[in-house]
Amino acid sequence: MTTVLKLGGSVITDKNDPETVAEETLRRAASLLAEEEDIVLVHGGGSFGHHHAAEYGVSTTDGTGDTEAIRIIHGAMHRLNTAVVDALAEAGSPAFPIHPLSAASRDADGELSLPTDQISRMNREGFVPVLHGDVVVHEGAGATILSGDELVVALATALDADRVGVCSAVPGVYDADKNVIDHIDTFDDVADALGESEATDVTGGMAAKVRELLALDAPAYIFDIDGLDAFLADKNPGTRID
Ligand code: IP8
Repeated sequence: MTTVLKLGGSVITDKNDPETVAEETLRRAASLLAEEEDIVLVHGGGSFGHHHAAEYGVSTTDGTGDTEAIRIIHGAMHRLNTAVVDALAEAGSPAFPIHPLSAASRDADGELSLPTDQISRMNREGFVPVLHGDVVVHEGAGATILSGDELVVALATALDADRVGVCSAVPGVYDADKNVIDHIDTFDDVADALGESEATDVTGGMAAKVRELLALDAPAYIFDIDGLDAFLADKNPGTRID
């Protein structure tokens, strides 16, 4: 049973303080994940990727040909990925990094191409691949941002995942009264309630997440760090999207 799990950038970093890891939360997540094997991990950008991407005006659709900007954005995400893989390794997880800039790209229509053979082989050998939101080459546009959410969707589809989790800064998707919605099966039902992310987020916040997760075959869950244990135990924390 393959699980794809994203650790949100706002969970593992202090989103308002540039390039700051939320050490305690990261250690907590790593210790809960230490024994997991058939799992593919993805993490977001938080205060590592988004500030740089915004500074250089790069988004999922606005590209850049500025090689320094690409190196700076990727470099920040690489540093965060190293911190995540190190925390997992310290907790006992057989985690390895996979950097999308070196493997993925977009065609002229923005369609993502992501080879996944090495990822499923890693998994079959008992290793845990750890990917991250990144900047990737985009035909005709230089390079654009690839969000962790888009990676989650691509991986869940390609690996035929059974379960998808997004561990975020909030305990689930809120309705207009700030109660966690238990289950979402169409976007229209929640469109009014979904606001934008407050901190700098070049990839679109909760509305985009819900839209992308609704497109999956596998059930997806949005929950916070307090729900991670339950998700890994096959329970239903936060909001279920399917
Ligand atoms: O936080 C974005 O990933 P996300 C990564 O999952 C960069 O949207 C480079 C901004």
